[in-house]
Amino acid sequence: MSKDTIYATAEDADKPFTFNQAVADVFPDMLQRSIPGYAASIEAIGSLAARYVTPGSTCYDLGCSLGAATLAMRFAIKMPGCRIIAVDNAPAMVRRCNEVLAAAENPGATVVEVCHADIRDIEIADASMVVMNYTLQFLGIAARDAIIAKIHAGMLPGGLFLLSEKVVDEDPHMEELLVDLHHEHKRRNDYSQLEISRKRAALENVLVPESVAAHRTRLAQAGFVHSGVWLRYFNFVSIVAIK
Ligand code: GEK
Repeated sequence: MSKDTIYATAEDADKPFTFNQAVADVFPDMLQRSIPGYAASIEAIGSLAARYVTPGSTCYDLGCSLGAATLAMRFAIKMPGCRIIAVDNAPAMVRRCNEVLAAAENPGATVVEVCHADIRDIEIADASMVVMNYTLQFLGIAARDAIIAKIHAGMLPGGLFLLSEKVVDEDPHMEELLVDLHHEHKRRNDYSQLEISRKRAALENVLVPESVAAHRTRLAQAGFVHSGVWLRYFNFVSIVAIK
């Protein structure tokens, strides 16, 4: 696994963050060292797929990057006739995702289609499980109600939606503490203070976090009957919602 040193050098340090080839090349290392609880989210996606995916249904991995969530679902699904649609709008991610999927062990019969598309433009239908693992945060806030409503409309009754996000705390004191703990976590994972502050600046207005309450309200307004946080690690959460 190649080490993420993107913000260790001055090159590109002052440009907004994009999902380019350099990011795709170091992506597994970047996520493992940057997102507290990332490995737990992938593990749970497998467990939830085994429980919720129904025969002949479709699963979606929206903002699939290199396909970690797709792989977890593909490995766990035992039901016949299922397919997974993995979507990302970054060409470098889609290219690498196809390579990763082709190289991975595939004990089941679930078919995967990797689509190079904007998740705002795709159709969602017959879905028993939809995953948005740290992707909604990269869409403008104005686009978020519509995509969550589209996901809900394309899901089967009883289907499961997993939404993981970086969040902001309503209490500024708590927010400061959680951001500080996250940065300490990154320093423990061998990012320098300079890399941490450059990445923070590069993500400004690119990754726009909302509160847990805002996410749960949007899910309820879209029509999800149940929703709950199943994972929280500093300012990173994962929510499950059931139609
Ligand atoms: C994982 N889920 O490993 N349409 C399609 N893709 C998009 C869009 C969009 N509008 N906006 C952003 N993306 C993965 C990790 S990363 C999270 C997800 C992170 C894609 C973007 O290209 C990137 O690959 C992904 O969403 C977000 O479980 O880097 O923090």
